[in-house]
Amino acid sequence: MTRPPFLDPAVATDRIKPRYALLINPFYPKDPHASFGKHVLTPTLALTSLAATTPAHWELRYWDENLLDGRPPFVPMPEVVGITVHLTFAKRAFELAHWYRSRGSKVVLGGLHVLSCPEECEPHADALAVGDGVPLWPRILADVESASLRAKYVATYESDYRQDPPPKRSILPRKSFLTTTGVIATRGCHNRCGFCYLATEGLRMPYRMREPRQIVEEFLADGQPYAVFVDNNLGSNRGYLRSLCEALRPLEKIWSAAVSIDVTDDPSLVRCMALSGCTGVFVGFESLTDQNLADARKKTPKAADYARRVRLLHDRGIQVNGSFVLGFDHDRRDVFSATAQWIEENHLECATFHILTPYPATPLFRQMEAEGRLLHRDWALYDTAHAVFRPKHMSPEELERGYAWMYQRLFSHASIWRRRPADWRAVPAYLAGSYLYKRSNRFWRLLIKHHLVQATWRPLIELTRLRHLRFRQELVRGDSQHRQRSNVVTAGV
Ligand code: B12
Ligand code: SF4
Repeated sequence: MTRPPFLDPAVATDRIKPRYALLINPFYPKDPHASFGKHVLTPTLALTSLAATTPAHWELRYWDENLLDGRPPFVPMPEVVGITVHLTFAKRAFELAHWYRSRGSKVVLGGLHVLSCPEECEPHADALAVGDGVPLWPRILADVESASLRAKYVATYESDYRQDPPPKRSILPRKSFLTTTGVIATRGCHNRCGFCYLATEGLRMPYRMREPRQIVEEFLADGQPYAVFVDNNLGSNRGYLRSLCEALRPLEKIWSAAVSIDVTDDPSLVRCMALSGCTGVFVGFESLTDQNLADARKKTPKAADYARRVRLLHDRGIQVNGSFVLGFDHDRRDVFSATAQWIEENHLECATFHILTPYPATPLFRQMEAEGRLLHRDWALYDTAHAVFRPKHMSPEELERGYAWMYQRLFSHASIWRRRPADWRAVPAYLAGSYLYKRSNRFWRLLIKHHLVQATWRPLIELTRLRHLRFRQELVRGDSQHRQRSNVVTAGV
């Protein structure tokens, strides 16, 4: 899980197969402190989105190096290799690009890092795709066919998202992911936190929504019981989220998504989410210190109100995976124990930690650069598991040790037990999930290698779905009892 597959320099060039494109998600090393499971939860939609726009006369193959099936295929040699590039695996992407280019393939690089650092990527590609790849990919293939490939293609994110075809999930190795229904309903976010990739200079991503009907069709077509929304923030537009929930409700399936905690401003929306199958949310709390949140320019409720909001989600059967960023300027050495204690007191079923990381071309990066606090520009270490800047109130080593300690503590038997749900009926599934997800990294390696991820998780997902459907009935019954009681009161008056 830490070393990429070997790219043999001795491999001779095979014949180039015309009209054959290979799409690659490059390898990145996994942080041993966190769960390996999250890397096979659901695939990135970058490549399936491109696959959906590939003309029918092109043969297409998908290769994710993180699924431990070895190096990407090279017999026959693809005419075009499309590689998605994030900063943490940029180096690996460039190695792959070099290997295929030197054997005659045309290499196209696209993705987040190409948008934030195009000059760095340019020497490694025959063509760069900057921005939304959906309109660009078919144009690029057409230019390959007419031998008129250009060095750079640019597209904005301002198009009507509803016009995009659904991602082509049929190219995915289904057994290798907990669910292949990674789905995206919205683009952008109402916030623009200074540390987030969305604040990258030059990136304009207006909030765009797909029709709820389109999401339902995708969910049904993939035949999975569980969908993971990979939207940056599914809760940015509450009216939209409500209509999406109403459309999902009849499916009797379950889903999870990243939302900001302000969705709890409207308890009726949280109930609507629960009734539509939402069993878990990933919430970027980021920090329990208001000054840190203000520095990051995050529009969010006061941290003192977070606990009440977590209860609101729990009361509607929605588990909370809290995401916390460590190393902000108001964080002192006690931030680790205080955050861990808060997570336990509030029974967060899961927690994810990130060391504050200044992504290139973001406001945070500019600030750190101006203050001379960046330690290096080795992007491979900009993975939120390493301190790449000098924190204000501790050393980088202390920050890294504190981060590792957080995972050790939260993944410990005692902490898992302390955070169990109040409803005892939810405890067995919670414990099974926690142990399988958080304490089984060696086991994960085997599951991934032997394509057993989906088979192992399926029973737990089905159990969760059935339990959720029962809970849903209780929620509706509880409401009608509540209504009857209020009618009696009204009649009495
Ligand atoms: C799913 C996901 C994951 C999955 C899978 C990741 C993977 N690479 O396999 C998991 C859970 C494993 C994961 C892990 C991590 N992730 Co992540 N993840 C996402 C998420 C939620 C969705 C990605 C997605 O499917 N987007 C939708 C697709 C369609 O958009 P896209 O990738 O930008 O692709 C479009 C264009 O860029 C372009 N394009 C992309 N590739 C290519 C290639 C070609 C050839 C072409 C022509 C075009 C093209 O076309 C596409 C269509 O428009 C994003 C947030 C988001 N909503 O994007 C974060 C995000 C990518 N993750 C992020 C981070 C930080 C991480 C972690 C480092 C966090 C951690 N510590 O655990 C890890 C480690 C992964 C790593 N080392 O890269 C950051 C990246 C920041 C950055 N500057 O790189 C993001 C942006 C979240 C955020 N807002 O901060 N992640
Ligand atoms: S709320 Fe989340 S997705 Fe939105 S800008 Fe802030 S960190 Fe990024």
